[in-house]
Amino acid sequence: MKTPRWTRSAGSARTSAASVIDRGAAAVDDRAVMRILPADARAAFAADGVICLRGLVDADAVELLRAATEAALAGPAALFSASGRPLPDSFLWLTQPAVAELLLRAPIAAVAGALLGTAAPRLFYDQIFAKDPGRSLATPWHQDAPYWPISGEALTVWIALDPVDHEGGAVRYLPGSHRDGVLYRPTSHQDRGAWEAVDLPPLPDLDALPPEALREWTLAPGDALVHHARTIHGAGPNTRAGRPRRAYATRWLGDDARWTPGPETMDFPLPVEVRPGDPLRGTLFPEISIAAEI
Ligand SMILES: O=C(O)CCC(=O)C(=O)O
Repeated sequence: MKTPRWTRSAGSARTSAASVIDRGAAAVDDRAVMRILPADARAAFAADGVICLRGLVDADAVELLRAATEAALAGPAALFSASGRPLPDSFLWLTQPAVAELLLRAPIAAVAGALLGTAAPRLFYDQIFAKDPGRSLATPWHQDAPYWPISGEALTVWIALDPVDHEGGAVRYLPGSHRDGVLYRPTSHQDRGAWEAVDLPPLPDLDALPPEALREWTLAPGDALVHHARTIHGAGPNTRAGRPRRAYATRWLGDDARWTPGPETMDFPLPVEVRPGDPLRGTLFPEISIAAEI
């Protein structure tokens, strides 16, 4: 494996964070990727649609991401979607240059690229999931893919910024649920209503499954979960007194990703520079080239 070199693809920078990525050419220690992505991890990801990678990022990165999370949540929101909705918990990389730099430095993109089978994974967006003890809601069962205006292979790298266990709101998965290609109707995370306009079957009753049919991990800060965009998952509320449960998620696209907006799919903080059916590109969706064998 050669040393990965990460550079951003062409596109005009509109924010300081985007400029950081435009300067490109940061290096990551390829041994770190090999250590955290063992040979059988790709087979496990293909079979289960989710894997746990211990210690994906180091303590300094965890501190940086905690600070970025707190800054984002302290508000006011720095970004708004095209429809005027505040986006306090996503696209941190656009407004916080330190986060963009971290995405060049840490082995996150390399892991995404290795699992997506591309030397140039594209960052779709990033998002924080913060659950305050005693005040948080459950994350309903869902797949990510139906919320997204894209087709093609995609995955999430979800990094724990605090210790996480079952009572603290661990993410739970239905292993293998990505494999048959079925998409289920999404649920609004705000009002818990189903998306009426979307012609997809309802999710099976995951709560009726025996606990052993599901998978979850107890995590330390810096550990990561990587899940496929079709893998069904959800999480309980954080019921651990006095302990926050913060996580930083990045969403990554493979080479076959195409722009396929629907009536209810999420919207974005900058004009999207692609037409339906086109590959994603432009300032909003930077490609990080990893010059390494994957
Ligand atoms: O952290 C959570 O509660 C949910 C995470 C999630 O749904 C995701 O990363 O897609």
